[in-house]
Amino acid sequence: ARAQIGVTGLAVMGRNLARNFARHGYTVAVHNRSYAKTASLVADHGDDGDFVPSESMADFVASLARPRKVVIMVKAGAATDAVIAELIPLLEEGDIVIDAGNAHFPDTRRREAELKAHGLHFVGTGVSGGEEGALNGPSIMPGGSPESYEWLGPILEDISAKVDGVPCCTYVGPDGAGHFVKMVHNGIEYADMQLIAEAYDLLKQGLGASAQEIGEIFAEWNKGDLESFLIEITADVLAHVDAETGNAFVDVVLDRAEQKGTGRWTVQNALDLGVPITGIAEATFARALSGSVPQREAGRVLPAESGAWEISDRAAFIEDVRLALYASKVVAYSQGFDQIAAASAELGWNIDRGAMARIWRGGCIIRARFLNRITEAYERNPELSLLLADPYFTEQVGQGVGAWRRIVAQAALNGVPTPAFSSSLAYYDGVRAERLPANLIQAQRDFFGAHTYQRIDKDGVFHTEWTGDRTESDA
Ligand code: NBP
Repeated sequence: ARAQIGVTGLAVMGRNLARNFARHGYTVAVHNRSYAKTASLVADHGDDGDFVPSESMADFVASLARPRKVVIMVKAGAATDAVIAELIPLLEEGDIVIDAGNAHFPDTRRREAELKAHGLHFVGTGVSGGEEGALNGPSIMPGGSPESYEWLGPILEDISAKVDGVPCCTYVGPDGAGHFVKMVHNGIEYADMQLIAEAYDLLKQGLGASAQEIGEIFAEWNKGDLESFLIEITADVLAHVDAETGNAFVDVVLDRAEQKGTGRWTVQNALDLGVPITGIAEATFARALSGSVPQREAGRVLPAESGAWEISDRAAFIEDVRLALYASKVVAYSQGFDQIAAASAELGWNIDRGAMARIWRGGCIIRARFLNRITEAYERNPELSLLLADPYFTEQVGQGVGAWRRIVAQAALNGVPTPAFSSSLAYYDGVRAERLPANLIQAQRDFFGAHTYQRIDKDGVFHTEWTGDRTESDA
C-alpha cells in the first residue's frame, strides 16, 4: 500500500484532479466504476506522475497508505451514496473520505454523521474552477473534522491555486461547512454574472453600442477595481465573432439562461435563514424569467410607455454604469457573506469570512482583485456585521451612489430591466434607512392577527384591541 491519495470517479473533474495530485509528486491511486476511464487516464497521462490503477474498489482501497485518503469525484447525489456504501466495509478507523463533488450541504451533514459512526472522517469539500481549475489549481473549500485537515490540508493546499504564494485552500469548518461555502460561492457567481449582463444590456441599449465596442469597455474595466475572471472572459466573449454568420457571437446566442441548481439552493437556504440575499435571488429569478417562454411570448403585448435614451456624454454614462456595477457587486458579496455568517452561527461552524474571501482570490470563477479588499475588511473587524459598512467599502460605494441612482432611474424610465442593479440599490437604501415602513406592517399584523408590536418609546410587547375600544394592553 503505497499510494498517498486516491481518486475514484474519473470523468473530467476526477481525472484532472488525479493528474494535478500526480503532477505535484503524489502517488495517486485511481479508480472508476467502469475501468475504461481508469485505463485511458493512465494511457494518456501516465507521464504526469505516479498512478496506481485498480479495477476493483477493494484493490483501490488496498493500494492506499493509511490513514487512507479517498477522494470521491462522481455525479453528485445517489452516485455519491453508492460509492460511500461500497467504501465503508473496505475502510478502517481513521481513514478519510473526501467528497469533492457538488453535494448539497445537508447531504454532506448526513454523510458525515454516518461515517463518523463508522470511525471514519468525512470531508465534504467545495472545489471550484471547473475542469481547468481541477487540473491547474482550483479553489478548495474543505469541511469536516479539524483532525482530518491535519492529514489532508497540506496535500490540498499543495494542489490548490496560489495567489501571491498563498494557497486558495483553507479549513472551512465542521461537517457541511465546506459545501455550504461552495454553494454561496456559486450563488455569488450567479449575482456577478447577472450584474455584468445588466451592465452589458445598459451599454447596448443606452449607447446602441456593438458587442465589439462593449467588449472593449469591459477590457478597459478589467484594468481597474473590477478586475476579475468574469469581467475578463466577458470582454473575450463579446469580442468573439460567430464563424457561420460573421456576426458578433453573443448576438446569435439564444437569450435563455439555464441553471444546474446551486443558485436555487443558495436562495432556498437564505429564505430558511431569513437573510436577504436579493442580488443572488434576483439573478436566479432572472435566469428563470429568461426561460419562461410562454410568459415572455404573452408578455410582448404589454405597453412600455418608456422614453428614449438621452445620453449627451457617452464617457460619463459608461463611468456611471461602471460605478453602479461595482456598488451592486459589493452588495451581492455583502449579502453572501451575511448568509455565511448566519449559517455559521446557527450550525456552530465558526467560519472565518476573511479566509473565505482569501481562498476565492484564485482558481475559482469569482476570482477577483476586489476579494483582497474583503479579506482586509474582515481582518480589520472579524465580527463585521455588514461588509458595506466597512470604511473602505463605505467610501468606495459612497462615491458611486449618485451614478447608481442615475443608472437605475434611467433604466426604469427607458424600460430596461435591471433586477440586480435595482434590488441592490434598494437593499443599500434599506439597510441605511433610519426608519423603514415595517412599522405599518407590524401594525397591520396586530390588527388582523393579534401578532403584537413593540413601541419606540418604551420597552415591552403590546397589543391593541382593534375590534373593541382600541385600548392598548401589554401582550
Ligand atoms: P459527472 O458528474 O459527469 O459524473 C460521472 C462520474 O460519475 C463517472 O466517473 C461515473 O462513472 C460516475 N458514476 C455515476 Br454517473 N454513477 C455512479 C455510481 N452509481 N457509482 C459509481 N460511480 C458512478 O462527472 P464530472 O463532470 O467529472 O463531475 C464530478 C463532480 O464534480 C460532480 O459532483 C460535479 O457536480 C462536480 N463538478 C464540479 C465542477 C466545478 O467546477 N467544481 C465542474 C463540473 C463538475 P462511469 O464512468 O462508470 O459512468
